[in-house]
Amino acid sequence: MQRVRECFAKGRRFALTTHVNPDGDGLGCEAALAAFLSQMGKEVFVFNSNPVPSNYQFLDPDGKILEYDRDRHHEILLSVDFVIILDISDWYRLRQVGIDTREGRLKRICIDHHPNDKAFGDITLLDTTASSTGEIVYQLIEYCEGEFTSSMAEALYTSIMTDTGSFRFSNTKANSFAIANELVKKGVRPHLVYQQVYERQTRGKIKLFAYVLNNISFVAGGKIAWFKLSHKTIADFGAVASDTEGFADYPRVVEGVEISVMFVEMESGRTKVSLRSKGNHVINKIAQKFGGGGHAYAAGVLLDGNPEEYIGEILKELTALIRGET
Ligand SMILES: [Mn+2]
Repeated sequence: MQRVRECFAKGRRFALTTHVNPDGDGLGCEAALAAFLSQMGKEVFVFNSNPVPSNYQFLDPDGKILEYDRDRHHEILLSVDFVIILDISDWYRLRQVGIDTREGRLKRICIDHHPNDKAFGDITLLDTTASSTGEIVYQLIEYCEGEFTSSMAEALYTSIMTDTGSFRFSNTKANSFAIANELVKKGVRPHLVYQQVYERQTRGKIKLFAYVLNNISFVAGGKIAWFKLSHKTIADFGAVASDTEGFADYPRVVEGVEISVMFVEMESGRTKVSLRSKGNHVINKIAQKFGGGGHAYAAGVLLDGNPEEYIGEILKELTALIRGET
């Protein structure tokens, strides 16, 4: 933390980024850290590979979180003293921002909670016991003696709430509640954050969700639940691929299910596989086998080709895992 604090002190211009299809954790961290660095009098730019989803726009009322456009932003990116990479330690999932950061040999500060053995940042703040990157960013701002405004508190609360599934998942620790407690004291109203994130869904998303519930299949004696969504199905309901965020968690509510798997055909023709475990089976090793990664009980991989090419193989691996054969 001390080294990051030094970089904050000596840098003048900073760029912040997070992974492709940014989630509540990445966006919450960006919003909070951007506000903190601005407080310090720094110039801050936030560049992501995708626009801010509508349910997270409350985190960015002034529209400072930008979709990276190489023509307009490349020069600005090259001018920063540090790029702060949040909630991810993987070049591929940074897309063009990652490519330009690497090619421009920019100094990188990586703040993350995903398990990772590669040295990724010039400076890395990695804590795999943290429920979310938001927890680490909270501790960092506190360490830097920053002042938490209510909107910064709200942003970090969003990080923790979304990554813990509203304080339900196995990554929810005493520290998650301790930090949430501090954030609530700083002005967060939990029910309002929850409403912003989860109770403003589009009709298309809910119709797609109904389709998902009707199309869950079970294998391995009911211990594995899975479903797939083609790009066409998603479009037919008037939904978009990012609407599938959170769907993968759901089949675990069925009694007896240990692992749930979601296969989504993306617009690009690639397949996104999301794996979720109830906590008795570590599934990121399976994701790693296919070139992906993630947490012990929540992992994923992005594959070339359509879901049909992988469903059989992945279910076979998971079945073997359940039976204790791997
Ligand atoms: Mn996260």
